[in-house]
Amino acid sequence: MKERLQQLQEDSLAALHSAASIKELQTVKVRILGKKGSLTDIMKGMRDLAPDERPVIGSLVNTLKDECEKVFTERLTQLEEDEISVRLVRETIDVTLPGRRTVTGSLHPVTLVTDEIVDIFSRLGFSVEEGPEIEKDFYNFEALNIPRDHPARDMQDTFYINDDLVLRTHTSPVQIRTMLKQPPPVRIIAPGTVYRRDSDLTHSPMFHQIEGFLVDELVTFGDLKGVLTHFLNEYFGADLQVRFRPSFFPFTEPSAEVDIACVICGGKGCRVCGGTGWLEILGCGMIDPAVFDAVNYDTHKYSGFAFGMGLERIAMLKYGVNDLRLFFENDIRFLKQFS
Ligand code: 2U9
Repeated sequence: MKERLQQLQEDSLAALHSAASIKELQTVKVRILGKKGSLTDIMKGMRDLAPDERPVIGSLVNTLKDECEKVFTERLTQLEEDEISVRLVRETIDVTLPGRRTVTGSLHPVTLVTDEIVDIFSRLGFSVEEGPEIEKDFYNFEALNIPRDHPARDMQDTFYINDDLVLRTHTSPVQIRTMLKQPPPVRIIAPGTVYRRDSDLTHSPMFHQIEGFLVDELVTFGDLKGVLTHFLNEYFGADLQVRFRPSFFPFTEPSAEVDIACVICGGKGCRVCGGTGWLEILGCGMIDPAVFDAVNYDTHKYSGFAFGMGLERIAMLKYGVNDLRLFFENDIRFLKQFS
C-alpha cells in the first residue's frame, strides 16, 4: 500500500506541476481528488486494511491530499498570472498612434443664407411657415391675382403636373394657406424650394426663395421700407446704400424692386453690377386687395406688405460666387469652403 501511495504521490504531483492550462489543471485535480479520483479510491479501500495499518496509511493519505491541494493552488495562481501577462501583451494599446479623424460635413451655402435671413426676421417677430412643393393652381396663381390665360402667367414659366396641379413657382402659396387658416395680424416668412421652366447660365429650373409678408391694421409702404431696409442693413452691413424702384407684380400694388449698392465695387460700377453701381436684391409691394378678397380678409380694415428674394442670388453676392451651377453640382471642393 505504501508503494502504491508513493507512486501516486509522484504521478499526481508531476501531473499537477505539468498542467499547461487552468482547464487541464482542473481535470488533473478531479482525477486525483474527485469522487472517483485515485486518492478517494484509496481512502475508500482503507476499511480492508489491518487495524494497525490504518492510522499509518490514513496519515500518509491526508498528507498527500494536503500536498496535492497546496500544489494545485500554487499552480492555479501561477497559470492565472500567466494568462493575465499574455493578455496584457496582446491587448496593449499604442497611445502614440494618431487618432482617427471624424469627418464632419458643412451646411450648404443656400442653407447658411436661409438660416441667417430667418434669424433676422425672427427677431422682428416673424414666424416660419412651410407648404407643399406640388401645389394647386388656386394657391399658386388664382388666389394671387394671376387668373388663367392672364399674361402675368408668362412671367413664371411653369411645370404643370396636370390641369390643376403645378410645381410651385414661388413660395407665395404658403402665405395664401396661412391667411385661409388664421385672421390678422400675421407675420410670416416662407423659405423653400421652387420650380420654373427656365435653364441657362443665370437660371436653374429648381431654386430657393424666401418670401415674407405682414398683415395688420394701418400697415403702410413706410413700414415695408423700414422693415426691408433694416433687414438689408443687418444682412449686408449697417452703412449699405439701399434704393426702392417702382415695379409691377400681379399680387402687390404698388410694387417695387429693391437695389443695394454693389457689394463688389461699392457703387463705382463693375462687371457684376453691369456698370450701374446697383444690384437688384428683392421684390416687394403692398398686398393687392384682390389677394385679400381671395382669402376673405376685410380690405377696408387691413393692409399689408410682402416681399420675395432668390436665395442663390443672395448667396452669390454674399460669398462672391460667380457661377450659379456651383450650388447644384455638390462638388465637395466647393462645399468644403463653407465649413
Ligand atoms: C402673398 C402676396 C404677395 C411676394 C413677392 C416678390 C415681390 C418678388 C421675386 C424675387 C426674386 C421672386 O425669387 S424671385 O424670382 N419675388 O419680386 N415676391 S412681392 O408677394 C406676395 C406673396 C404672398 C400672399
